[in-house]
Amino acid sequence: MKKTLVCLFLALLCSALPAGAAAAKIKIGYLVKQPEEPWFQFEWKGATKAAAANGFELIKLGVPDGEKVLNALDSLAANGAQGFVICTPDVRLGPAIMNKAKQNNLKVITVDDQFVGSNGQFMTDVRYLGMSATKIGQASGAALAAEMKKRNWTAADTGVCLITFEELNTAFERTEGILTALKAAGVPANRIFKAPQKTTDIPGSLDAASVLLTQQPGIKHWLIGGMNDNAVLGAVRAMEGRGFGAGNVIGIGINGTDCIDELRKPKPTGFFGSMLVSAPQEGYKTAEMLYHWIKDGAEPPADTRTVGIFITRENFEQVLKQEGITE
Ligand code: FCA
Repeated sequence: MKKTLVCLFLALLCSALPAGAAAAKIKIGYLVKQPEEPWFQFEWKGATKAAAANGFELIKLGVPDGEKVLNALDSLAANGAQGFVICTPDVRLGPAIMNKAKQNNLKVITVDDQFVGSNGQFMTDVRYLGMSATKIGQASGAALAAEMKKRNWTAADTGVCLITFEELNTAFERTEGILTALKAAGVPANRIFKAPQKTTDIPGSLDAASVLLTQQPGIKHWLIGGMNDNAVLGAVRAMEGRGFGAGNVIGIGINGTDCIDELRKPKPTGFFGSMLVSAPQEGYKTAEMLYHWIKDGAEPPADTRTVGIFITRENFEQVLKQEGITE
């Protein structure tokens, strides 16, 4: 009888173990600067998939400013997290974030926007995954020039509205890539107008483009480039306000995630297409790399870059599906 009881006790203990192990799931944070932007929602979607596939817990946090980031790191640590992936609201917060992470014993992977140290240089000792920004910019510029040629627009009649945000390096590399490719395709430098955006959202680029349109009233056709879809969408809206539309505007964005509704509009707009990068894959990869780093000590590569696919109204539904962005 005693023996049976002991066995029963042992059996109960064993069956309780997996539940105990589940309670001790590894927890990681995923912090993004603009949680309202579809790009970041799709990163979260990918990271959530990685969490389900690997059995870790994901804590998603929106961190629009420095104070929110530092508070989030304290609360992550208090909740037992062992690391986090972050797209920081300001790359110059890098040293402060790394200090806090060290204090709290948290491992860090940066995504999209690379930390900059107090010496103004990239913090290359912090793991990073992001776009091949120059290449993707160049592809966007080449696509703009190709479509311009297809429509037989002359350089004299055409202006380039290049929405810029040069204080963020990945944005600078993208718009410089666009500029280089346009020039290489024969667009004269004096037809390319930079319009700096104060904020990296639609109102920010709408304002920037409006200023440019007031300064350049004589231009018949516009090409629009920028660091992401929202940069181009804001300019498209500004142009619509002045009577420009699909017939005389070619806008090409970057991201491919923030233009889905636009491309689904029944009538084409000035937003012609986008260089799509797989946000879900970026989210999946960074979260999974961090998990393995915590669990097995597998150090992620120092620098990983992702590539772009050109989408237009012709192929976007199919590419979005294939990249796991839509079901
Ligand atoms: C930056 C931009 C985002 C996205 C990301 C890859 O963080 O703000 O829209 O383009 O890079």
